[in-house]
Amino acid sequence: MIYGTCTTASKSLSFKTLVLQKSFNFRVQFFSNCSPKKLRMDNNLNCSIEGNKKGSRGALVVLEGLDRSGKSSQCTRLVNYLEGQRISAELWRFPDRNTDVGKMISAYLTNTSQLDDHTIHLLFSANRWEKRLLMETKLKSGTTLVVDRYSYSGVAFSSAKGLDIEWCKASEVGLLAPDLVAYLDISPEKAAERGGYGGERYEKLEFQKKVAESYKAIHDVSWKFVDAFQPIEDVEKQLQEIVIDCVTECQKGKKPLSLLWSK
Ligand code: T5A
Repeated sequence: MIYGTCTTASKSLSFKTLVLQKSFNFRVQFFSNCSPKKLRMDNNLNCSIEGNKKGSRGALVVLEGLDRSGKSSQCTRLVNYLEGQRISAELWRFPDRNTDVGKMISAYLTNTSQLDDHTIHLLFSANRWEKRLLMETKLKSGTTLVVDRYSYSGVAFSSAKGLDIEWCKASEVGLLAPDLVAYLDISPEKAAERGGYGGERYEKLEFQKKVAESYKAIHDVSWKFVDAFQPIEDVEKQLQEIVIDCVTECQKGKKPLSLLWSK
């Protein structure tokens, strides 16, 4: 069981280097006399939106990875597992192709429409923003959300096309910060060998290699890396062990909700 690192020696080395270079996922705590509007920030990363409230809540768990890394399979298994533990949980995914914005995104991904790179990036962001309030409501009501792709996909895929990373992050600022990001780690070559690959716009080996580099550039030390080339049941078990601790911590009211990349 390997948390927060890669499973091969070479990957461990490269991520170790990155970990040393990168700064951290600081969670900013409120003092009791701070109003929610007076957000104290540390190193320009996440900031709390719950002040000194210590309420029990659901956890926001995000699975990220290359196309065909196994996210959808694992999200489904994770929700089933949590429900089996009598934990209220829902599976969410981005893009949510059911909304009007999501339909535009789906048309783009299936190559039935063409859009400027900046435009499609903003549509992916808008697709998350239109779900933000519901997401917060669910979490505060105690439901854990297991989310198949989130803002990190937005930044990784758009920056892999050459868009500036900071520009890509800007439209994500203020969305809810995940309590846990699990990265399903698989080489682009191995992912490409999996069923159904090649049907959508981004499912091209050369592009996925760039996406993998982008993920490396944007990850932080809090991410949990799981070897996604293991048998599906092994990935499942590893994720369960990672996620249950996080869910328990949120249930105990130990983690205030916070905002992503906020100033
Ligand atoms: N995108 C997304 C952006 O550009 N910006 C954004 O902001 C967002 C949110 C659509 C595309 O949009 C881009 C990224 C994407 O290119 P998507 O619909 O999530 O996003 O597309 P995919 O990631 O391709 O989703 P898939 O469902 O196709 O892939 P998954 O979910 O990673 O993989 P899964 O679980 O469906 O498994 C794929 C196959 O592998 C097998 C499964 O059985 C299945 O056949 N498999 C395994 N086989 C062996 N061993 C294992 N451990 C296995 N795990 C799964």
